[in-house]
Amino acid sequence: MKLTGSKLVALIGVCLSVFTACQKEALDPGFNEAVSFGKPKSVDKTLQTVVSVPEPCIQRSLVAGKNTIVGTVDVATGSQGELYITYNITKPNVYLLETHADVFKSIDQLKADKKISGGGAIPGKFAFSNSFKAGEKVTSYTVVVPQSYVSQYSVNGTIFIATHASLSTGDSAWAGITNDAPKGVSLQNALQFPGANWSVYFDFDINQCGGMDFTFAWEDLQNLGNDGDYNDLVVQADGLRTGDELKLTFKIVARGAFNDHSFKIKIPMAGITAIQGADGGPAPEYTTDGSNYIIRVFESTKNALPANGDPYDQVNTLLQYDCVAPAVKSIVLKVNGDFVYNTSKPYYPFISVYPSGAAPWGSTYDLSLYDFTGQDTWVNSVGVSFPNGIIIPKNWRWPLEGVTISGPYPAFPANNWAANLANPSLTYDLNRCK
Ligand SMILES: [Ca+2]
Ligand SMILES: [Ca+2]
Repeated sequence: MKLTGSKLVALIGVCLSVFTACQKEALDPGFNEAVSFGKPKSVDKTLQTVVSVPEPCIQRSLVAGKNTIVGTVDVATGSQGELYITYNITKPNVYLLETHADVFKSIDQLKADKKISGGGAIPGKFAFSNSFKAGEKVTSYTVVVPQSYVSQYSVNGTIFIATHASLSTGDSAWAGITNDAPKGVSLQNALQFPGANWSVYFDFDINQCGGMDFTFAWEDLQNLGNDGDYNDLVVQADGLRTGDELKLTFKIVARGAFNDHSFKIKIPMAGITAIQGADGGPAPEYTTDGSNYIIRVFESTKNALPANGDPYDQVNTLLQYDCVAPAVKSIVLKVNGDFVYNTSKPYYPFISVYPSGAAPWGSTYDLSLYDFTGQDTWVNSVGVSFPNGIIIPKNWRWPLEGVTISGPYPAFPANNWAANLANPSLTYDLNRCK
């Protein structure tokens, strides 16, 4: 039995009453993630009835010493409105010594609560703290934030989350949005606390829980000729690392194109020990370029998401046809301690475009996400360049067929353009499928 964060909390709940018996079990070989059940200050009474932590809604990278990913922080919501914040260390021989977590509504509130100073955030003053002995080798710990505390600090469903850890390596770690950097990653684009230290935090939308991590969308023609509707292929994606597994789930939600596509991902080989299907499904086909695996998730997006009456095989971009339920596929990567999971850029998604209209026949070309690769742009009729593939870090409503993206989203392509949906009637609502 592998003990994950979810099992850990279950053990905490049970072990508080039957400490000795659980201690014995928890210290059996293979159970050494379970040693944090002592007297966690953060565990409130509601935990007594908790049997497992719900599936996380979001996962952020836990970054030590500014540049090194050592694991993840997961956030899940419970049926009583409580939040589960789980630290998971994935780097070998690194253990949790202290965790300090808090949720808050604004920097001003933290200042008023004296949890922040000129030196930055003060983890020791965070509301949910716990400490562990080095010999306990704790790699996973879940903080439960009660509903009453969540509701006190959330504003319209949004809450900010600060998660600090002190590690057995002597490093401090914080969780947040990461970027590539020469030394590994940077927290340059993470939400930064004011003050002298490099403390960071992240935001969480309680109402978006259950949504997907990313939406990828493409204009699928090269050079001239695109109409800017960014619905030629729309794929939503979720990634979840637990223990020695990374489960990736992909949903084709729209296909507003005559061209057919294969949808693939490219991911560094380091630390990947097996590529498998999920939930009993077959393993995906893959190749390698020597340093990356190239995994074919959908061979033909037309076959995966068949049209429903549209003569040009388009799906979920025109309102006169019924919604087609998304095509879903999950894959599982078995990973070891060499595998680095950057939650902000988990892999490179790309499409192979088949102008024949039927993959894998005829000539083809590849289009990636500009945000990830800096490659693949097209030019409109007045000579302005735009990316072929874009990424939106959540569920996203794409434009209707032939509607230029700047209609519904006038800020495109400025930073955070997707936050401003000015005209929902120009976009497709997947709730039509329900
Ligand atoms: Ca288009
Ligand atoms: Ca289109």
